[in-house]
Order: sequence, then structure tokens, then C-alpha cells
Amino acid sequence: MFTVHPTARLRPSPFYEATLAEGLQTASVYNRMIMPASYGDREAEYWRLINGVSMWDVAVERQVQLTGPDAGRLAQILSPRDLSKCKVGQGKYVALCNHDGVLINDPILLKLDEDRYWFSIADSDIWFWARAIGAERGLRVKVEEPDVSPLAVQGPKAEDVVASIFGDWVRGVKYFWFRETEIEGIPVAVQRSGWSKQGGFEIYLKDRSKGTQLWNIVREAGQPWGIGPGAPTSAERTESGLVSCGGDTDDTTNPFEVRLGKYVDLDVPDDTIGIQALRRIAADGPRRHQLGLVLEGNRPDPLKFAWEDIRSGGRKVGDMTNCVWSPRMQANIGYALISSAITPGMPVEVMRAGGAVKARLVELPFL
Ligand code: THG
Repeated sequence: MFTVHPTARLRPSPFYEATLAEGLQTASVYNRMIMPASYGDREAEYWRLINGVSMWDVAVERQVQLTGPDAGRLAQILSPRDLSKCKVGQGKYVALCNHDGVLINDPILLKLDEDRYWFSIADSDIWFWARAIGAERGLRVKVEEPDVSPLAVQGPKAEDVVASIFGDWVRGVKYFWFRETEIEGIPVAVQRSGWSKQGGFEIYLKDRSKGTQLWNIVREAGQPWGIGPGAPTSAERTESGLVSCGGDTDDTTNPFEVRLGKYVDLDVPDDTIGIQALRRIAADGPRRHQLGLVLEGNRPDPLKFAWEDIRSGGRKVGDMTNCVWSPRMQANIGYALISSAITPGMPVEVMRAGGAVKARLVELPFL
């Protein structure tokens, strides 16, 4: 075992002390922060998410705030999804692309005001990108990181827990919509969102000095429903078909290849970054697509670090980009980023460390 050497470059989450007190066992790094991964019993944490309620320190979902008269303009320039009908209090899942139409991040965009937005980002440096584009285009917009840290409450019992804290109004909050409020004097925003398909909310803490206090409020309110600490769960997200940008994608992947084409509107303004390339890709048809893989074998064999080759008829046709044991399917399942010529039902094998493994291709999501 090793411990993490603290430095000012590795910003601690406001919930860091609370997660240590809970017995945090494993973590990874995301947006140059420590991301809690498990408290020692992944299987129990998985079932708590499926059947009950789980709370996650996801402060690594850092916010990039746009403010000023051109904030909405910049948000649209960065997002090839039509934002013209996005209302204050609404969130939208967006696929940020570079000028070649390559996916560089897949944040949730929150519209806090006509002239204030947050990108709640995945793991890449959008702060630099947004500020550079805003400056190069001469826009009247400030780009900065606000003091905001999400805490996710996920699972079928999450709504009961969050309603017991904030009131029954949370039951009426629509998917990806949010409201700013406070609890015991702690300023927060409460959104129906989260990186699972088991339902739930994210509580965006707006005062980093109150992390332990907010953690304990949720922990205590959740007791009647058996809440416990957890983390974004690779088995559940894979079963549910959620994308992990940077994990399931490489530096040539476009949104159409990973089922995000429905978040690309080809008629957004011509100055939207990447839209010319995306129109071309849409017209030509993407070269690859993303399918599910169900592998033969009945022992867990997760993918470690690198993608693994997928072969058909003796030649490479794609990559297996993740692989996890699914407790509900009792199989190793994964994603294929694979030639568009290969379709569900065609025989493939995955070149794993222990040798070739036969796999069945299916449409996503699995469940
Ligand atoms: N919550 C918040 N910020 C985030 C994430 C989050 N930032 C990083 C990362 N997660 C961004 N990635 C995703 C990926 C998928 C979804 C949300 C954020 C998601 N997708 C649904 C799906 O694909 O079925 C719904 C999409 C839709 O219908 O619009 O939820 O989790 N704050």
C-alpha cells in the first residue's frame, strides 16, 4: 500500500476528510483531483446502488463557470447541441468537440441565469479551452472556477432521502433540472442527475468549508434507508450504457461513434466549434460505432489499463474499451468501439492477457 503525498496541486475535495473517516480504500485521479472509488467492498456498494441508496464524493466533476452578456453565446459556440430553448434552472448533457469533431468532454451544462452557466465537466481541462475560445472570439464573458463541489445521492431510495432533507418539492424536479436552495445555512443547488441509471440527485455544495457538515447531514438523513458511502460504479454504468469520456474514447473519437449523435444538432450556428466536421461525418457515416460485448467465461476478468483488440475473421476490427463483471448478468461485459461494418450477432473474439475469448455483440444498454 501507499498513501498520497499531499501537495497544493492535487486539490482536495471538500468531502475528503469525511471520506477518510468512512474508510476510503481505493481512489483514482480525475481532473487533477483524488476521486474516491471504493470503501473496500465493491460488491456491497454495487447492490446498495441497485436496491437502496448510496452517497458519492464527486467533487472531481469540477465546474467551469461562464458569466457575462456573452456567456450564452460562448456556451453555444462550445456545444454542438441546440441551447436556444434551454431555460434557467435546466441542465443539458452536451458533447464538447474540437474543430475536427473529436469529442473532448461530455459535461452537463447548467443554466443558472440568462448570463451565467456552469459546465460540470468530465476529465479534461475545459477551463483553458473555454477561456481561450472566449478571448479569441472577443466575447464579453468571464471564465473561472466557482467554489462548487457535487455530492451524488444515487439509487431507488435517493429521492426519499433527498426529499427528507429539502422537502417534497424535490420529487417534482424533472430530469437534469435543478434548484438553488440551502440547508442549515449551507448554500447548494439540487439537481436530478448522476452517473447511474438507478435514479437520484446531485447536491452541488457552494461553500467548500462545509463539506463534512453536508456529508453528515446526508449520512444521517439516509439512515432509515440504509445509506452508505460509494462511488461511481463501473459495473452499473456499463450495464446501463453510460459513456465515460476519455475511457471509452480516444483522441480520434467523434460523438456519433459513441451513441452521442442525439446530442448533436447539425443546424446549430456555423461558428459552433466542430460543426463543419460533424456535418461531414454525419453525411459520410461514422467509421466506427459502440456496441456491447458479452464475453464467454464465468469468472470476473476486468479490463485493467489498456484497450484490448477485437478480432473477426482473423483481423482486428475494433477495440474493447472497458470490461467489468456484471453481478446482475453474471458475465464479463464491455464496450466495443468497432468498425461500422460489424453488427450485433457477428462472431468476434477479444485478445485478452490470458488468450482469445469469444464474445457476443449486442446493442447498448445491456439492462
Ligand atoms: N454529473 C455531473 N457532472 C458530471 C457527471 C455527472 N461531469 C462528468 C460526467 N458525469 C459527465 N458525463 C456524463 C455522462 C452521462 C450522463 C451524464 C454525465 C448521463 N447520461 C444519460 C444517458 O446517457 O442515458 C442521460 C442523457 C440525456 O438524456 O440527456 O446522465 O454525472 N454533475
